[in-house]
Amino acid sequence: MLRNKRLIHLTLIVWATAILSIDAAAQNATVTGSVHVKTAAHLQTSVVYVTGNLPKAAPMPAKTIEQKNKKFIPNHMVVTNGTNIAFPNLDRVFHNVFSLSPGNAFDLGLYRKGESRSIKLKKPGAVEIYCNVHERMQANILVVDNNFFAKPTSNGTYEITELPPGKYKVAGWIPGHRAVEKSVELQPGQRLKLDFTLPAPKLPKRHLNKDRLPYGRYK
Ligand SMILES: [Cu+2]
Repeated sequence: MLRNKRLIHLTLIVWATAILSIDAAAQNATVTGSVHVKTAAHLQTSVVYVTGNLPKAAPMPAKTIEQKNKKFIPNHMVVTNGTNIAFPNLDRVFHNVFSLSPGNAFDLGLYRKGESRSIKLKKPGAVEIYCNVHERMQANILVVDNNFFAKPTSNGTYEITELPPGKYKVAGWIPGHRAVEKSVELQPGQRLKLDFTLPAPKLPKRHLNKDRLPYGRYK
């Protein structure tokens, strides 16, 4: 008898949980739209993301950016806070990966072919990555602190789903520029259309080395 009662109790709990989660899913909002850029290739480097009072994301599985033929491959990436990024050197020459981006500055030092060092970026925002030996090597990483982001598809559309109703900023980002931010207040179940027009990525030909000196000049 007691066992039956427990079973009924358990069944009720399962039912209630199922009904509540269906209800919550129906109430969540979606932001969708198009990202307009000058050439289709720029879509690959752009990201749309949401900031506000949202659950924090766990770090992603570890990522890799190779140093190969004096280039970072890939040279753009979006990661969640705390994701481990390895930088293996596959070239015959030494490289020295570094960043001066506020909150995410790091210096992996000089290392040779076959060696790899890694970082964990901890502050949401754009991180410009360079090599202290080769001025033209550069990569751009966007760090986000929740899972509400999307890269546009090849035809420029994006969709961010499962957003709890509330006030947020939706941002469109492309390397080298401040994100274009739009304030929104999402209603339960709303499907909001929001388009972004982003400039061409601005990748500096000249920038400072890790000692904040022009390249080719050493202390
Ligand atoms: Cu290098």
